[in-house]
Amino acid sequence: MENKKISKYLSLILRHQPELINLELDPQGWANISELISKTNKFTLTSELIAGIVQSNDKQRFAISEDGKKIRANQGHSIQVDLGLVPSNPPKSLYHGTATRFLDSIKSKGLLKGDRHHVHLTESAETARTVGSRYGSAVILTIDSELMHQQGAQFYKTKNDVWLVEHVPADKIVND
Ligand code: HQG
Repeated sequence: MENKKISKYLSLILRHQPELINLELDPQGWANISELISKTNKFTLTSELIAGIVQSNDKQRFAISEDGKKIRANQGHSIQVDLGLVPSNPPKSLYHGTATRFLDSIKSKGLLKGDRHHVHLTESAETARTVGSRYGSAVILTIDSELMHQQGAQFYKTKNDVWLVEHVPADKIVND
């Protein structure tokens, strides 16, 4: 339970508001682990505790640098960072889980990235259902990612298997 709270805290600091603890991220989104530890008052962090959370995190949300000195979020940022993502060929279809109450708006505007850098998609219908359930009664949308890609959309796959794209036009949502 405590680890989940710490994971949420790390997401907040590393994706959205490092300034809350006066932490500097480098342009690639990395924070110095010892600085993160010393500037965190909310929890008593240690490098072992952080390493354990990074390793056991259900969605592999974080990465530790090769030298073991830095940490960053693998995706989900609202602040500007360069994750060095390389465009990849998407599979034929990808899924997006959302709430039924957003459907009318999605059908008219397509999927918008909102506060995040990209729209988040997944290869797993199961994951899409979990993501959609966060906002209420879930619905899984199937996206014709192959056609979008053929028409020039760039897709990126994060280290933790989330697919990212700038926008999904309504006519590329192919279920019902
Ligand atoms: C919806 C979590 C109305 C969209 C998850 C979603 C994911 C629209 C919500 C990651 C819309 C945005 C991202 C439109 C999109 N009209 N609603 N035109 N276009 N939406 O949280 O994809 O736990 O920013 O369907 O697992 O739900 O943080 O995006 O419901 O991977 O690691 O607007 O966040 O990962 O919500 O979730 P979010 P998301 P973490």
